[in-house]
Amino acid sequence: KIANYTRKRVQEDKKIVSLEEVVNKANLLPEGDFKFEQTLKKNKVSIICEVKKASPSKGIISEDFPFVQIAREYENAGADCISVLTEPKWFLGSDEIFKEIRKNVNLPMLRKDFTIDEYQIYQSKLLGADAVLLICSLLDTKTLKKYISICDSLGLSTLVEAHNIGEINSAIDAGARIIGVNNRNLKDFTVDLSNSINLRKSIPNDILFVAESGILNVNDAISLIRSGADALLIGEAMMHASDKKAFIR
Ligand code: IGP
Repeated sequence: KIANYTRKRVQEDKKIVSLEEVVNKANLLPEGDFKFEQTLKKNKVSIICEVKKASPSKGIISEDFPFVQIAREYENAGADCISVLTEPKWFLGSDEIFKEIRKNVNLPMLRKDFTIDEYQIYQSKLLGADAVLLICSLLDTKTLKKYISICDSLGLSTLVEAHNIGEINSAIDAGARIIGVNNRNLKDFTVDLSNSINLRKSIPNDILFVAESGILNVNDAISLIRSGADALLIGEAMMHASDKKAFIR
């Protein structure tokens, strides 16, 4: 459903700025330096904090949504990277939100959208993203490979999201260098932290491993770190945390 809506959205965007135009503009920008990936490599465990107003599983997470302030708080609290939802219908995100945050923080930023068209990759580059999300359940291995090579040419990192062993193998075959395991099943929204714990061993050690979703407290974080996560992606709980510094430390 979200993928279909995204397809329509991209068609609309293309009417305003054509594919050719985004490609040309993106190629004129200085090549990125894979800042997202470099940060994950450099740290023992990285914390990726997510800015998100709403989600299909939780509804509205933040009624008043001072997104720039939230992102700055993340940065000041010691976050390593920031993830920003740009999907407008279910997550109430937008490209504008992304751009505003980009102007106000220095951390590497992941554009969290449902990438189903290469157009969005060039668009992400123009928004100032350091990384894009590629979801295995939406893209076959061949397409994943193609999108990773487009990102490589632009200096963008890719977070390739998998939910089961089949998707992990597809991500590995496509040459993913960062694999995220989503603990939330996107079909029924159930959350199971043991999903990333169990799937960890199927991912080679030279690939960065991100545990995503459903990390509610420090205990959750610790058990994922013990199971070998290189990074944790925390959204809702970080949005709600009154002491973000304490949570991140
Ligand atoms: C964050 P949480 O449970 O901490 O708020 O989850 C993040 O992992 C989640 O927003 C997410 C997501 C996605 C959103 C993971 N994969 C794909 C949209 C699309």
